[in-house]
Amino acid sequence: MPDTNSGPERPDADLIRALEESNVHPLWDRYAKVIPVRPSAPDTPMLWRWRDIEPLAARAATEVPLDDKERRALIMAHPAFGGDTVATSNLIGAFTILEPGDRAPMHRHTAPAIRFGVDSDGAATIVNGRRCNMGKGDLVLTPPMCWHGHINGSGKPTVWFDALGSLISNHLDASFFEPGAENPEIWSVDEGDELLWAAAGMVDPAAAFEPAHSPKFHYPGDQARRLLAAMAPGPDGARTMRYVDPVTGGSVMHMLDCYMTRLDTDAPTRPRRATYNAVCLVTEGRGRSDIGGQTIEWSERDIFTIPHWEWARHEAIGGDADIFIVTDRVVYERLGILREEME
Ligand code: 1HN
Repeated sequence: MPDTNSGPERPDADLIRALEESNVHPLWDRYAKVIPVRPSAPDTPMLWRWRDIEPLAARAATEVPLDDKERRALIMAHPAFGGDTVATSNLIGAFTILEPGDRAPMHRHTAPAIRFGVDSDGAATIVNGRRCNMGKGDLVLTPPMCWHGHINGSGKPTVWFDALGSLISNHLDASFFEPGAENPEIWSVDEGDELLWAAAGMVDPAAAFEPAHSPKFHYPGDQARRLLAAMAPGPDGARTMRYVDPVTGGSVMHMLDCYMTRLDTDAPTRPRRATYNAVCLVTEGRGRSDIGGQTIEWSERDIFTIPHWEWARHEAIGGDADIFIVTDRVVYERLGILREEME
């Protein structure tokens, strides 16, 4: 919109009106709108506490049978997005609840997604015919257009965290969704080719893979925890590992980029800000984050967001804390517009 100064009409007002009537805009009166001076996130940092979500998850499990529903997911929605189903810019975060014996049917879509095991021992996600167990702390990828369905083979309800990059593909209007055919045998598959990619640094050179995403779908939680324990703290003071595609060494998928951070006791991080967005799931411990001038106190299974270009620092309280972080960082990296700063 043109400037709406009250006061005397600007000398070029008549020209601006003529331009607008011809569907042409003058750059000189709207430069900062066409070329913003800096990023400006629409949302504030947000916290969803597990203790608030837990009773709703329990209700969903009993009140909503999975029979004719695609998924039983509770999706975080920040009010700043005007009723849209969005956690922070570009990212969806959710909890999926499965009752014992539940099967969430196969489907596939353009949107990349990840699952992260919270309390989900005995459940599995089948990705392109490979069984990926959903143990605590396990990361499972469902890359674009890979068939995936979920099964809870345990005797108790399960919960895991989901994140999707669907907002980017929706924004580009390139989203497709396909339901899968009913095939009871699909639920009894084993790991299949997942075994070919299970060991870091060792591959079958002839193994087939799709270059658009990691050939490995399952990243076990115990391996992540061992790596974190062996790592030295990074420049911000936290130990942060990245989940990577073992072929490229880059992010696991083109739109989602995942990390796990360990905050050591008494070691608050140096403040950082970046052009990308993050949804954080607290997997161990408790602590505090100062994000964009707001303080958030979190504990296990809480979800919080770090909107882009907001300063963020984190601190564990009363022991170490682990945070699983899903971001759209790789999108900015690939587009050449990634910017990160540390204080
Ligand atoms: C979805 O497709 C799945 O495929 C899980 O398992 C959670 C949350 C929001 C939108 C789509 C799935 C989802 C979702």
